Amino acid sequence: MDALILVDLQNDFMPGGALAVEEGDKVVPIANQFISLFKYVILTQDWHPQDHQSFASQHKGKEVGELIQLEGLDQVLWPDHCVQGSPGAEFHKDLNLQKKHVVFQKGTQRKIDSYSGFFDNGHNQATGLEKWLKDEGITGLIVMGLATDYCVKFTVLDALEAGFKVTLITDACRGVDLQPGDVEAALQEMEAKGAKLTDSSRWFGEYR
Ligand code: VGL
Ligand code: ZN
Repeated sequence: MDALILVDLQNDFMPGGALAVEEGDKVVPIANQFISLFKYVILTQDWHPQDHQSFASQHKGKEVGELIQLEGLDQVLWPDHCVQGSPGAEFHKDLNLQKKHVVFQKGTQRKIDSYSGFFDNGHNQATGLEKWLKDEGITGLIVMGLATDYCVKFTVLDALEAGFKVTLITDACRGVDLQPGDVEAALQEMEAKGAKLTDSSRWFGEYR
């Protein structure tokens, strides 16, 4: 059995949002097509306390995009985004969720970021997603969302490590590309570690 995983399709990652990913909203109509195909639809939700230490605003003299050490891990500093309960943390209003989805939240601990939907960046605490999927007998994951070079990438890598068969729908992903080439490198790394990269046209034809 396969499940669909929609990574961080939240307002703050959409054009106009606090951590806008270019063309992030282009993913939404493709996600809607896939939602109607799957019994199991998982949404990951970046869900930070307002003083989350991945926010540049929490570090005097530091700017967005700078790299710091946080609890011994490399941490890119981001604009304040996806603050718990804020409109920016809500899912895009055009997502047609049909009420069959399950949400897994991440990034809730102040001192550690969590790009993956499975674990925090230190791999210390599980979100419960792996257990949930395995309890349901799910062996394959179809993954898409934002951002290719952060939350999509780390979700896919953890999924592979957990033993799931992973298919990434590349045209339903968009990335940050903080350094030009990051998105391409992320795609290559996911493929090299065993993810199958494919295109939504394989499911839905070329009419778009
Ligand atoms: C993300 C940076 C910070 C993502 C989340 O969804 O890819 N990126 N928080
Ligand atoms: Zn975040």
